[in-house]
Amino acid sequence: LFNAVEMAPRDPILGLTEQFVADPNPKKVNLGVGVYYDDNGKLPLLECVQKAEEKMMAAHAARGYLPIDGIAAYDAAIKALVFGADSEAVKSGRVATVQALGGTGGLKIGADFLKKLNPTAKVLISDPSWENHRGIFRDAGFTVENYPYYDADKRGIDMDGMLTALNTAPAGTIVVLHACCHNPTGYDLTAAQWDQVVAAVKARKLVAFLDMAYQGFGQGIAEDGIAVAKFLASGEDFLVSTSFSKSLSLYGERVGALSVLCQNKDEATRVLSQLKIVIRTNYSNPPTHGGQVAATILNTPELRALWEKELAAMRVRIKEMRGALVGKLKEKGVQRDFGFITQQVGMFSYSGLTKEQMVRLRNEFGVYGIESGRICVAALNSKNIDYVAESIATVVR
Ligand code: PLP
Ligand code: TYF
Repeated sequence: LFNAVEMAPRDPILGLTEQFVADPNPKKVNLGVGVYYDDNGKLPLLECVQKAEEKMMAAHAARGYLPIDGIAAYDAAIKALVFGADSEAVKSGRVATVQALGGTGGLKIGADFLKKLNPTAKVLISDPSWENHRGIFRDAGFTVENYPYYDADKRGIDMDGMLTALNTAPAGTIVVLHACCHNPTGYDLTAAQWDQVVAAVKARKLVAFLDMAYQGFGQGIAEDGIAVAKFLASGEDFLVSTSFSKSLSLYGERVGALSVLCQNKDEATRVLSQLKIVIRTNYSNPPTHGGQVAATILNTPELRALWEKELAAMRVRIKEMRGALVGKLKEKGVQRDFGFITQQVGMFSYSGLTKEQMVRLRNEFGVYGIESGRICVAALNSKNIDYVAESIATVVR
């Protein structure tokens, strides 16, 4: 039966971590996977999470099955976080939200739902993008193509290319957009560019699917919601996936959501019933722990305030590391101006280093980044930054 099964390729990013773990070099640094580490190089367990868990432990709650769409208080908190607690859309009940297994789960539920709704639609993802976008939508049965996004010569966004792709896409095309902190480039659209994208999506009757995996890592929780706010204002239907993997440092708990913005409450009720079918036939209902942690934090004012403080600290530390890296490279006599790294936002930087340079960094220095040149700035700290800068300075010399 399994004789003819072919060996599948490794995930290029998660595979790199396996290689990193096996590397005996004591100075090794993992700038590959998109994970936030604190200044001691440790994966943080946020204080707001610890406090929420203490509350939960004290309650000794039984672990029955959750509703198919997850914890009601969690879904309500997601709606408030993503669309604003006072937004007309939330108040009128026209948002359908389900708890999901991370942001990936939210994307997958959305992809399966859209496939049933419009089986012949095409999907457009950014060039480049988080590669799992392609995999998720392809395996949901869609043809996946790219829209231009990154302009390497300009070190910025190829806005003309992006708009041309949107303006020539057939009606119904699903456009996957990074709501903030673009992975892998670190370049986000400006407010004016979002206006152009929203206008094109509306004019061409495309379907926007916003992937919000890093809310709070760019400029702030509200500021990073700009794309959602603009699509909301456009009056169009759209989808949003949410992830708390990074923002609550709850990677392994798989805490995320899918929200579908509908025209009215009746539509949202019917959409929700279809999302529940997708969930039921995949994994029946979500797990309890992570969703309860997130719901407790978001719905308890002191914990919510603590989370915002801790999230801000992560965001600020990443910004400091961007500045520090640029400064150190200059200090070490690197001629090329790496100042663009401070203009990028979120966890990642497209460093502009070539594949050969990235391979040298890995093989000669144990500094692991993606061969595309992507490095995870959130893994830099005051102890490893000098070594990383020295290593980069050596390979660009
Ligand atoms: N979308 C993007 C752009 C990501 O970078 C990630 C990273 O993990 C995800 C979605 C998936 O998030 P999660 O780990 O919550 O599934
Ligand atoms: O891009 C990253 O590094 C993160 C983590 O299949 C990740 O988004 C990477 C690959 C993958 C799942 C998560």
